[in-house]
Amino acid sequence: MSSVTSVRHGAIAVIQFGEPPVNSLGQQTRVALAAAINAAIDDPAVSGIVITGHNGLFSAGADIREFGTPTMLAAPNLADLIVLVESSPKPIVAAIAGTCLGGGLELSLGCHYRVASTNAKLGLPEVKIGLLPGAGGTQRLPRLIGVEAALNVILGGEPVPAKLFAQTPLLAALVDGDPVPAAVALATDRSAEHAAGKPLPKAREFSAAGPHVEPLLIFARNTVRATYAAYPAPLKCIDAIEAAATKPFDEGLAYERSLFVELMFTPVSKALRHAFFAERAASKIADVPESTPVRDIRAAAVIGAGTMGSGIALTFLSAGIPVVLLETGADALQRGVARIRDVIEGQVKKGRLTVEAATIRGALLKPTLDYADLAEADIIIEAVFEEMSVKRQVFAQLDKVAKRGAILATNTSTLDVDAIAATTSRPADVIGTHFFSPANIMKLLEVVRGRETAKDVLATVMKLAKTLRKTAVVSGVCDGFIGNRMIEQYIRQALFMLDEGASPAEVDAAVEAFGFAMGPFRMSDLAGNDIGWHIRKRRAIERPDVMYSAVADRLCELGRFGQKTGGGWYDYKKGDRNAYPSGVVAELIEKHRSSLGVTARKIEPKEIVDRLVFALVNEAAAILEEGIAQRASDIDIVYLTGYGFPVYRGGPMCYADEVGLYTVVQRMRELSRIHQSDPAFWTPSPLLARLAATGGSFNAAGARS
Ligand code: T1G
Repeated sequence: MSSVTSVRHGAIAVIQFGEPPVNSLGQQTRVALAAAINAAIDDPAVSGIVITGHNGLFSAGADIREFGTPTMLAAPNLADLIVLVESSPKPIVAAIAGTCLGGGLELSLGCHYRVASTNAKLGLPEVKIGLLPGAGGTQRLPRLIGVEAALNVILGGEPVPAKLFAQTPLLAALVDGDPVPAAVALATDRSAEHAAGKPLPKAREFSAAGPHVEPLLIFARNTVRATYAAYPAPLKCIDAIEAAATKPFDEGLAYERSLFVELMFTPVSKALRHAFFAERAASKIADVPESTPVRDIRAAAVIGAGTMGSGIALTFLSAGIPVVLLETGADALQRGVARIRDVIEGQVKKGRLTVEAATIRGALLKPTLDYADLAEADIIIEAVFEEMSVKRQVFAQLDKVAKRGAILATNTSTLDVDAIAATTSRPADVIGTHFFSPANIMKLLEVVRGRETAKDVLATVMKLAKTLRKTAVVSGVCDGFIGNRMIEQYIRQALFMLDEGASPAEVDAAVEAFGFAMGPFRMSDLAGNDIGWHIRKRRAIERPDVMYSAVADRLCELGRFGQKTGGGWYDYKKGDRNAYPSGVVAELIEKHRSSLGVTARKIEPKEIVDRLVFALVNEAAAILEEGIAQRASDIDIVYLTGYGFPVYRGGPMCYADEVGLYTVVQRMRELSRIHQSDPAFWTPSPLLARLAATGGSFNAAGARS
């Protein structure tokens, strides 16, 4: 709830505004703030004004939820408010503590002076949501700190410690602790001067021009073009900053405004704003309130010291949580410990970790071959071979040794968590924690909620995910949960296209041009082609009705599992991670096509992308309707953080909404005619068909209805 208070400190009016949790400058706050400022200006007993935020921070900026709605422009909009401040006849001082970002910083730049606490961080993160500072930031900041520093702040989008501005006109003083008293003192001092006629300092009256500006802008444009080709905002930021150095202030302000509005409606900005809120929404669970008590996690244990187990152990060590790492064999345990040690030493070599911190981190690891050593763990994560019989055996053992109240987590990537839980006498303590390889790097964590998983266990693991710096998404129990269930359809289509005429390199190139970090065949070579082979063998028994191209099985029968065997869909050279098209594979695919009696055809990149992406979307619609995912944006987060989907497209569901679900369904109908291998697959999932028929979208509220 928005609140604005005005308290007199002598002749100074201290106006404090707030809108929990981050003092975003929504319309209610803007109206109340304008009223308080006008009242202070009109009050003859007031000689100066201080503006500051509630709750120990200044402001996170404009309310992003208002964007694209009339509320955002409702008077007073942020630009109006800043003009009111800047044109005040009485000095206005911004007292900045904590976070001061975006429109919050722009509001402070409209003030005549700024006082910041040493812990304050100032920034203009708009570029990270596909925008530029749209309330004067691109015009005032370069005038106060120079074009070069302004380029860094605006293009970087990161919060900057206030002390870095101490020697610039942006900051009048840097103080320890609460900045308000110093701001009141400054306002008092300056009000006398200005009452005597001394003009008030206004950022708009400084100059950003200079001989070095042009080369700086050329360098900035070249850098941005090379790095952010898919993102329109960075170049527009530079255009706006150039205006600050070359145009009169009001012209520059109008230019900035036009660029801001243009960016606001780009699909990239809509996607980035969607991703911002989607990541935060994913941590919320409809029937598990944020007040749910959580269990203490002071010690962890990991079973299995392979690639996944050692990566998971590293994640806990990085969070300062002691880990008991258990293996069944000394050699395997030793290899796991060595893998962990190498990663930690690598971080020291790269300067990311001090020797002392590395020593402390290493000391938190306790390797063991004895299950009894797991007795004190608050959470035990199993990362053994992806075979149900093996998992069941481990959980039966855990049930005997784990202390009461310990959380028992499985890192399975596809298996039935309920079946695993049923192996124990405590199914309420069992949960899925599906990490993605490499577990110490990938942000995504699928938290698989079993039928009997207790709410406090779920709440505890969601909180733990934040401690581990993971983005957790809750999934229900199904084969493959959210991400892998969808990727299975994606891979199926990719393999069918090899049968029909495409090469691995053509498929990969098409989706990488769409924006994926890595195409399906390079990704499979990285993860290991034997993983998919193992799943297809299981699938052939469990779901013989599901059609597959056998081309991947032919590849695996040659032992071509990918990078780890020196060859997969591509050839690899020792010490070189580049993927080289393989003559062996081309021949294998050709032979396979002949065995099918298929005449190869050219498959255009658009068909490749549509078949792969809409395969994801169609399966995702089923996942959403079945309640496996809580919301469409959760599915987007899974793909943005775990599968290299381009963030500037917002995720598969956001992208489908942008294309339009009617268009998606029409395209699927075309694909079903082109694509001979599984036309039934292209039947739209019921939810997708319903939304397409009614003009709905996945990410609109209640998309599961
Ligand atoms: N608008 C609306 N809601 C916001 C918000 C914002 N600017 N910032 C945060 N929230 C919500 C967030 O969704 C979450 O909601 C809650 O606040 C806590 O956020 C005109 C155009 C400030 C560093 O881009 O970087 O000004 O999930 O979990 O980890 O030029 O929030 O609780 O319902 O992130 O402590 C520019 C974005 C806006 C800053 C705090 N500003 N925010 O991090 O909390 S555009 C930004 C952040 C603008 C002007 C332009 C972070 C934070 P819920 P949180 P946190």
